[in-house]
Amino acid sequence: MTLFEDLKWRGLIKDISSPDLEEKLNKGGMTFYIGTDPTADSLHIGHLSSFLISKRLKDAGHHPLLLVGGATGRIGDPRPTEERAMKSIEEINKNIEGLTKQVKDLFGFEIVNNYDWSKDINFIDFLRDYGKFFNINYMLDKDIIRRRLDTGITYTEFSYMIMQAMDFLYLYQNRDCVMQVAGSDQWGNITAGIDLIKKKLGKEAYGFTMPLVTTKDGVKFGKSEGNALWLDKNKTSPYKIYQYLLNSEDEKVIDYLKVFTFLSREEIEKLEESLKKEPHLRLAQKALAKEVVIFLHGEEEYEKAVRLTEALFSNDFGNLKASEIEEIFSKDLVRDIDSALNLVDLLINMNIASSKREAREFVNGNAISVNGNKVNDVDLVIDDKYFIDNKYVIIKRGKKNYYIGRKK
Ligand code: 383
Repeated sequence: MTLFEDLKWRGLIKDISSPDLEEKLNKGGMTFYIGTDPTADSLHIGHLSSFLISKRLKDAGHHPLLLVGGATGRIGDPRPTEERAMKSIEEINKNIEGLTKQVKDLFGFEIVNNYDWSKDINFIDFLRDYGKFFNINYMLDKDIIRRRLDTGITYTEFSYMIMQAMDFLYLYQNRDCVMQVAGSDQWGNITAGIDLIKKKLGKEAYGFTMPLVTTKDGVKFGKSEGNALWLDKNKTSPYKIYQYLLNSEDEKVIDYLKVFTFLSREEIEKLEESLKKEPHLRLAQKALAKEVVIFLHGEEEYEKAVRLTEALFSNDFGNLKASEIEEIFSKDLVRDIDSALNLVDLLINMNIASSKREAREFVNGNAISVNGNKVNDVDLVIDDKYFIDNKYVIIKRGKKNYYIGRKK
């Protein structure tokens, strides 16, 4: 399979600037770029697929540049809904630092910052040298601008596409960078650059985008309870990413394997077979979660994620560390409690039961377990020996309502 065929098979090609690109991609040796703005100090799962494409191209013999938007990050790429809040320069600089380190560690890309070549362009030169190449009708015709015409857009955000186009021109002239890749939300900005290069230099530059990755309901992939899943393990634990991927829908997991892993076509087709014949084994989901967690965080974190998953599955918490309990359970479940309460008072203090009567009903009805063991003695005293790692006691009511008591 050629590189292009592989990208196609993985579903990684949405828009493509010219049919010539297939041959160029297969040949290797192109310098290309992908850009990201310093809106946070870490990438999230939403970035991963396009960064992995860049890695695929790199592995196939192309040279990637990661552009961090020190300049564009001060302006803000228009969102379809409303104007962005501007970030402070301090925050932008802190974010650039975080992103640079992360991308170097994970992908090994060479990094450039558009602030370096944009900061000295003065306004008069900007209007004469670049503004003249942007017809307002052309700009208004871009999807993202059209979507903002009702709610409104400032001149600042309206100008964003010109900055991104100028970057492409700069990299084309100074770095022999002939291609830009991104997610499909960037198609308008990429074509703005290709058109600027054509108009100013009479040369052809290239670009392609990949489709947005979604769940089967069409929701953007990679949000867990509305929160982003960060690639920085201090912001989102490897266990959490593991769980998110392990819970991938059967209808979608094969697509995700193609996009998010480097497994070969044969390996993925085998997993597809297994998904059809023995879906209960969830081999495809397990492979997806394994590959991604190992790529992002290494073997050790992967093994820990599996161990924590098994502890939760088999209700066997006794050997965990306090920090591991914190990884498994959300902070919202934690309640501060005294040691040596009897079970009934404990259930009330932790808001699990609303009265002594209800607490007794839960216990007598076999609905309560402590640290994974069913309990049916209402007078049981939950003293220090029940606190795992001397800190947490895990109470479960019914099949899956967890509450975590933290020793005061
Ligand atoms: C800035 C200057 C350039 C080229 C690109 C940029 C950033 C670009 C952008 N990208 C997104 C981001 O920063 O906003 N205008 O979060 C995301 N990317 C990649 C991919 C994606 C895009 O970083 O589709 C998802 O991750 O392109 O939304 O000269």
